[in-house]
Amino acid sequence: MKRPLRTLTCAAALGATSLGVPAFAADHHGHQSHQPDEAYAALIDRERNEIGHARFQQGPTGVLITIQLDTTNEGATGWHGVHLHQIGDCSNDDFTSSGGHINPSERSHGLLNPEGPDNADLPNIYVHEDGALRAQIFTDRVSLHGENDAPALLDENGSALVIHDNQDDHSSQPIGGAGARHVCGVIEAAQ
Ligand SMILES: [Cu+2]
Repeated sequence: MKRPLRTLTCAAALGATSLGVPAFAADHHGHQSHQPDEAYAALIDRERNEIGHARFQQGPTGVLITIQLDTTNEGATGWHGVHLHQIGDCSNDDFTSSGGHINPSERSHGLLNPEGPDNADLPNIYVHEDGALRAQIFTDRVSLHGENDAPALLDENGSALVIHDNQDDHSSQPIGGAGARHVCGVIEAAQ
């Protein structure tokens, strides 16, 4: 049933074009009637400066996360653990308001842990000497809305992307020695 419907939508869009309405607007409007397959997080540091953002794109088997940030904190150079935390709340000073790791699987923390990984675990990311970080990370242990039965980032209480002070050793408990929370971003459905 879906394909004939889609063809009809395209025909409608073409018809709109001939009436002077931009096809892009018609197509964009049609897309908005579905659940968004993207999410977005503004990333803030502990001084509550917005220093970057993360984009979350649902793919057929998991979520592609693109992180871009620029920090003026010289001590930030190096590797940092990054995780997906349970609650979409970065409101308190140390970002503990974002809760613990998303982990309904109840596996241990760590990509290299024989009892792991937990649902929140991701590879480390690197902040360069000039304060720039650009990274793409893929995970199939979460989803945006529950796709593939993976826990949903956009559930009732939301979730947060958290970047820690130190690198994650990917095996020790509970968070691989990654230390305090340095950056936090509430994950929200893209508009
Ligand atoms: Cu964490």
